[in-house]
Amino acid sequence: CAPDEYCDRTSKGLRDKDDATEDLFPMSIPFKSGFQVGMKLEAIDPLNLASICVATIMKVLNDGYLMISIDFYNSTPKDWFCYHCTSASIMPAGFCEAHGINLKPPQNSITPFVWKDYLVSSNSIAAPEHLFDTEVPDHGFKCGMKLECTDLMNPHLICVATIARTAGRLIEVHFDGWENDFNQWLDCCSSDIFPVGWCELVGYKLEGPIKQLAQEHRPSKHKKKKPKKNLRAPAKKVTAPPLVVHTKVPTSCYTSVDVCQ
Ligand code: MLZ
Repeated sequence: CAPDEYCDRTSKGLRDKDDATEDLFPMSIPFKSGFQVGMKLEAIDPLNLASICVATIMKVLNDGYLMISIDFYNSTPKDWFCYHCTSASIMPAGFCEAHGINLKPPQNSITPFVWKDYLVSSNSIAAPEHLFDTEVPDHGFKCGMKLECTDLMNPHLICVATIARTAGRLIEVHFDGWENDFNQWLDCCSSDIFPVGWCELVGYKLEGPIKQLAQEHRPSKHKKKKPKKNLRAPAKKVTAPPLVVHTKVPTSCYTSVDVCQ
């Protein structure tokens, strides 16, 4: 049926005989997460995976999903995004500071951004730490290791990449030859990271590092910035051992786009 017809019948709770029934979706069962509307947290911006931002819970859905907005933008409900409460893409206030990561502060915030002051001035509370899945698997990823990684903004591309940083269960992936604006924070259990040689093994095209000359002439991801000539000092080539890359994602691992069970 047409999309609006579809929305109309689902909002009325009507089901079609062809619909996959709810019992087939383990993540759709009622789930009490403890997160509440208005609580503040840190979240990976799903449209700019290089950036971890001050964010607010705008809506709590009864199956454990949270509608979140980024405080930097004057967002409207259509800009909210959805993460499951167990997602590794949401972190408690203070995560970035603890790991030496630049946190994207709210717009017009006093610099340097201080969580305590912001909570007072915005008359809000931080989501308590115990609500987050802070368990860090012994993942073994280290800064400088090479891997192959899906460019989640262009998900048909799997690219040569290097681990730029690790923080808790997150890894920051840098695409070789590209500006840091293209970096992606990902869960260590993400199904979008692969060991070196994976593309060759499965017969999928691997995007190699772009040539320096080509990079200088291509528009940067964020139009105002100029492409950098030297992206980073050449990292010592260390290859991530294949064993640490999970092909079967453990039940405790969730990412923003795939909620694995
Ligand atoms: N169309 C985009 C593709 C960028 C791909 C980057 N992958 C790391 C561009 O050319 O800017």
